[in-house]
Amino acid sequence: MNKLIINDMPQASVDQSTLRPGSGRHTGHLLPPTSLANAVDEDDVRPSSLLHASSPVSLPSPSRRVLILEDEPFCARAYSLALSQGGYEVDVVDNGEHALQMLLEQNYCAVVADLCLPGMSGLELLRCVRVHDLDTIVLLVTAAADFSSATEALRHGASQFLLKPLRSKQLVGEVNRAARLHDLAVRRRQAMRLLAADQEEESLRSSENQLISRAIGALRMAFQPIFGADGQVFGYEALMRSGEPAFKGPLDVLEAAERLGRLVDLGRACRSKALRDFSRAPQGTKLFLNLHPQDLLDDDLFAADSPLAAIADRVVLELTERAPLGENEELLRRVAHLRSMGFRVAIDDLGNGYAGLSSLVQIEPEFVKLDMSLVRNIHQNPIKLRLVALILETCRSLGIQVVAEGVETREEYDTLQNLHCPLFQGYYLARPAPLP
Ligand code: G
Ligand code: MN
Repeated sequence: MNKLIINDMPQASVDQSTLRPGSGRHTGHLLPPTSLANAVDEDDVRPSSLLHASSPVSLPSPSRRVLILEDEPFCARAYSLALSQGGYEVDVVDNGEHALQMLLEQNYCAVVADLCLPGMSGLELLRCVRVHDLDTIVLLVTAAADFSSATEALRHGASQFLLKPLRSKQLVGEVNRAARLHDLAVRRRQAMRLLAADQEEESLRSSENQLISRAIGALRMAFQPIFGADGQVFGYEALMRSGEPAFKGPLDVLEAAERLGRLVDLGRACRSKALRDFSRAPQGTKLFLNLHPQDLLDDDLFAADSPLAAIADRVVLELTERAPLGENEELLRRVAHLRSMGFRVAIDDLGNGYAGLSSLVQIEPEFVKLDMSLVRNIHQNPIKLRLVALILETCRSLGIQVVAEGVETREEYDTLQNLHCPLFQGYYLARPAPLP
């Protein structure tokens, strides 16, 4: 929430909030069958940086500038001298039009204006000032007070009605008072502007929060099977699907949750719905669950008596190294703790640039999921072929099981089979769908 800080100093600041980029997990989208061969999942576009910051707002410093509107040169000089000595910057004009022009250009705390002037009277000027700037204080000076112009002047917000001859001490005193009033008025107006902006932001956030709550309530899980080399279902990856029309897809929901600080709620809802549906999955199959790095900070995940922990030996937690997981001691400790609870761990999207080999080294996962960019047209690309062969060989020797993700064609599938890849996932074999 934006904070409004107004103290003695004429400044206010608005909190800045920075949010980290998303992991793009829980993505998934059913494509029309015709686009099977070259399917590009629109939900796989990763969110870019979600910097959401407001710039600090500062109040203008109080003005110490006075405009004198006086056509008698002697008076004008006397006022000007007195106010300069009183610490003010002074501009002098002798007609109303010029005064208006100056008012547009400068920030005056006060205008000292003669009530009777050729062209535009002080009273008319006062009306114009009120149209253009509500805060400038106008002091009207006249030789002879007449009751009706005095009341008229006060009605238009003249702060003072001064009688000639005017003593310099009195003038400076009145202008000092005007400067204080002006300063207060400017600050109050600025504060109200900030408050209005704050409330607007607040109400926007609250409606966004309501929407994300609805989306979290409405989300469903789709399950995409992962097959062994023998064609048997080894497990299912649970993928989030948005049931709330205000969101385009799961990635939209994820982005909003990230921006509004609701990732923990989203993660919990995904896990509990996945777990509920997974009770219908065939015996012995595994549940692959995507985790956002922030899920690793959610104590719920670590509760030993949770329903998820109860089937930990059937659950594979997929981690994508968005933030450099391998360098974060605390996160590594948490991953180790999850494994001590019986969960298995997979490095997701290996080879897509985020999940690097360092996570493989640091986490020593039970599973590695080859990013689909390495799988795509592997049969036509000798470098991919060699690379994947090397990864498979290394993982085999370390006891890590490799899942080839995003297998879309028979050629890709056959090539990976020939390389003795143990596990397969992709549109060629099965699309994400609700569990029957
Ligand atoms: O980041 P992760 O690997 O968890 O993302 C899996 C995503 O890949 C899901 O959005 C899923 O729908 C999508 N997906 C699954 N199989 C295929 C496939 O064969 N091709 C493409 N393009 N996307 C796939
Ligand atoms: Mn995944």
